[in-house]
Amino acid sequence: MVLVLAAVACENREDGPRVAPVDVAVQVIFDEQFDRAGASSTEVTLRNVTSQQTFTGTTDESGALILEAIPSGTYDIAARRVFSREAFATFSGLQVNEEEVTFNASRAAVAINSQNAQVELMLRSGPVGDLLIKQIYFAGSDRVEGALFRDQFVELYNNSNDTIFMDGWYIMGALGRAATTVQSFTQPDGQWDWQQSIGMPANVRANEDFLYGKWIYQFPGTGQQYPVAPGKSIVLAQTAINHQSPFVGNDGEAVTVIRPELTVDLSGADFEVFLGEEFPNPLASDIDNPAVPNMKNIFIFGRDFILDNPGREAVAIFKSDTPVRNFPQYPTPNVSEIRDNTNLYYQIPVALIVDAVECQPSPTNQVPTKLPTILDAGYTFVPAGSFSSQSVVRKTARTFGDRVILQDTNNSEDDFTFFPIASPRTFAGN
Ligand SMILES: [Ca+2]
Ligand SMILES: [Ca+2]
Repeated sequence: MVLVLAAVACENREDGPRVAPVDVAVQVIFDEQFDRAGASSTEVTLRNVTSQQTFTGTTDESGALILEAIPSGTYDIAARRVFSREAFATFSGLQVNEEEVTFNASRAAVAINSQNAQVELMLRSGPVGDLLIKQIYFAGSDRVEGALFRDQFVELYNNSNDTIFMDGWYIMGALGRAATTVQSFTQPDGQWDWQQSIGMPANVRANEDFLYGKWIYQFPGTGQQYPVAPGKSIVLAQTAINHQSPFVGNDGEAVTVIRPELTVDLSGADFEVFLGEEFPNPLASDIDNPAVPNMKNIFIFGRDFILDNPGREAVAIFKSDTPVRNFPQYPTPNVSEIRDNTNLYYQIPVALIVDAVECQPSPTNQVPTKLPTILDAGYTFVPAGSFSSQSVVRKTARTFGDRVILQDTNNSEDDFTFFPIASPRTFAGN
């Protein structure tokens, strides 16, 4: 065979390099999101454009493959690496809903000959990973020497391999009871039994399939105004100022912090809540930083984006094609008659929730959970409690070069740790 081919090559010297068989060295790597790591167990196919003859092989541990005695010519080349859900979690640190994650690479019309017998292929997958809640700073800082609750913030994180636009996303706190006492209108754990709320349809699972908004804000934007690159954060501040520095409140009074190190600089936050035009008597600390876009105030609780200092908060993020203001609203189930001043709470489908985190005051002082197990099988807390400057923060699952993949097993007990001092855009490690 070799002799025949050699003879052909001799007869037609110009065509020689194209027909002579060569050993093709293939190297398959993952894309930059996975630090261009070598891709093992990847099936590679070379298809000759003219003859349609195909040659296949599988890469070794380093992502390399030698395909021997490939006739010179023009080839379409493809590579495919399929992970099971479990194998992908081991590789990437990312938990996905899909059964499998497939990476593909292809190159068309590649000339293969003795001068060109090396091929590199870069694998890419479809979108994997989600927008996550990364850090929640509900505790606030010392009431005398710190900034009280006005320095609270939530940090979100793009844990995916694709740009996410914040435009239109919602963030909410779930409403729940603070007492564990069982009443006629509660579930056995003391939580509201929403099934009993006035107007609740009998054919919905009111407690299992829905959350009820204690507070709801929507990110502004027309669709593609606020991109978040993979591995980047969004900081949502109660008020986007440097809380370590003196400032003048809305009431004209100067505010200083005795120990600036107990609080945070939120002047670089990406978004803030401003409720100064919602009340006749806004909080003095609710200053509108003109450089930081304001959230849309869908449903407010208190006089700013005030989180519960002891940690009785469950925070969730979601998107919805239907505006939340069109969602049904219900009173808490202890209400027997709806009056003008009865609070009605938006009902949010659990199916829309992309990420949610249950917080508690402490393991020995818990309130009834607000999130179904499917959203969060556990909870997180800060050891030093209210006004301690501590925040809850998600652990790191894996790093690929500069890109950090955060841990998200839908169990905050495992996925979260705490910072002694809340720190936006800082990573907690494993
Ligand atoms: Ca504010
Ligand atoms: Ca602003």
